[in-house]
Amino acid sequence: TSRVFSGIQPSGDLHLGNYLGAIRRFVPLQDTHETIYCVVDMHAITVWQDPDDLRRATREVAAAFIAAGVDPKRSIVFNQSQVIQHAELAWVFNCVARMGWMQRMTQFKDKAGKNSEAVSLGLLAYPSLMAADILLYKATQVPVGDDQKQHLELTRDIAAKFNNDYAKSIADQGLDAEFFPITEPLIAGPATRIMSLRDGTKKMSKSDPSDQSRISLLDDADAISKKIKKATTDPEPLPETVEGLAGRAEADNLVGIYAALSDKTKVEVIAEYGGKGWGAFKPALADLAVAQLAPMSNEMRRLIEDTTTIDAILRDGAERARAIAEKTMVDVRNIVGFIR
Ligand code: AQP
Repeated sequence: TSRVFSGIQPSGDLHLGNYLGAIRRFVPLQDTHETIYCVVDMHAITVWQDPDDLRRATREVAAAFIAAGVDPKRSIVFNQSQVIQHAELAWVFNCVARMGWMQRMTQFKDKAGKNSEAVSLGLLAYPSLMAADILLYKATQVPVGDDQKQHLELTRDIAAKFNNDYAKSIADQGLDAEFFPITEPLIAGPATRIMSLRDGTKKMSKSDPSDQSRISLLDDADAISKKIKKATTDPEPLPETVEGLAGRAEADNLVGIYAALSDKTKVEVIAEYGGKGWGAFKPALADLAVAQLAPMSNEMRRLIEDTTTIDAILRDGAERARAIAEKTMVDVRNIVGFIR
């Protein structure tokens, strides 16, 4: 069976984009694949995290996985820093990847802004750690939002360069020439990139300073409704056809969210709401969002309180992850030429 890996950073409040772009899609994959879902706490500290906040957010992400329907017995659920092999392989990849590859990443450029000299070295090396996360488990499929596409391409480049640079040593060890697999992104559905509720050109993000820009997975019904009703839109009613959404980023985003939450296509949503005004559409979207998210929020809140259970799940997952990761690292150390 092919293996799925995906990770979420505990770097702030989880939001609807994280849910629709990633977490929700983790659940059905459990039926068809071996699934590994990771709270990537080492990624989170590429920008400053208060230690208490990091602990709280780590448990929150684990709780979200489980509340959404990830079964920690069928899937491996753990936090990255408990499996030190991630850091070890990332170092090897830092020496395989090239500086220019990292400097070209749009996420680095966006997060570093104009002051790229002052950000952490970890922020630049982030994609190398991400490649290690995936390739330690030789995962072949990675369900992520559209914003992660470029990082996954880099993971493929790192795998290919490692396989190529060490081709002779891989053969000497009697290992498969494609030692690291070339990973496929799983990016699908109508909501692979959810945009900010304040600005349809920016993605919904944990690190956006405006709380109004995102629907947090811990928001209550009232907060969800208010945020959707206040979401920025143009004054025109919804278009009569889906093509009419072109050039209307905010309208397109809200229709996309409706489609994703109701498991419909945008065409079907427009068939129902085309020509109607925001006064009709926004309350319907708010009701839908509340109905879809409330059960999960309630379960998340309950789980977060029970830190003993969450921590035990993470520890158990880490143990199972480590067993797979160490097998890969035994080979990697031999391939690279590290004496044991
Ligand atoms: N707006 C989005 N629409 C769809 N998918 C999204 N994802 C993130 N934002 C959206 C997906 O969620 C997963 C979590 O990714 P991450 O925690 O590694 O960080 P990120 O992609 O950098 O997400 P954020 O929420 O925007 O965090 P910050 O603000 O800290 O950068 C990934 O699968 C991502 O594609």
